[in-house]
Amino acid sequence: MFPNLVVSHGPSYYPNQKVPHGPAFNYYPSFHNVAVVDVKGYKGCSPSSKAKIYTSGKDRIKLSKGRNYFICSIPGHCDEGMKLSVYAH
Ligand SMILES: [Cu+2]
Repeated sequence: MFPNLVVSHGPSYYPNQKVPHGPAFNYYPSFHNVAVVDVKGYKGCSPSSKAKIYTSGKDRIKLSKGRNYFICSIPGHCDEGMKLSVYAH
């Protein structure tokens, strides 16, 4: 659906691989972004007003311990599946 969102070296692709620098989000910044959300924002596809939003198009985001949730906050995109959760040990 969104082939220009590439998550490289992500635990969701390589479940047991160590990812020292966190997942890399590569996308066209005119069309997408990466919002850091909680589980509620992830399920409901709505970032809170204080959500950190990355817009560089080449984001490398440090993970917090535990489950991390990311969505694209452009209307409709997350609903179409532009969302990601990864678990950091
Ligand atoms: Cu998007």
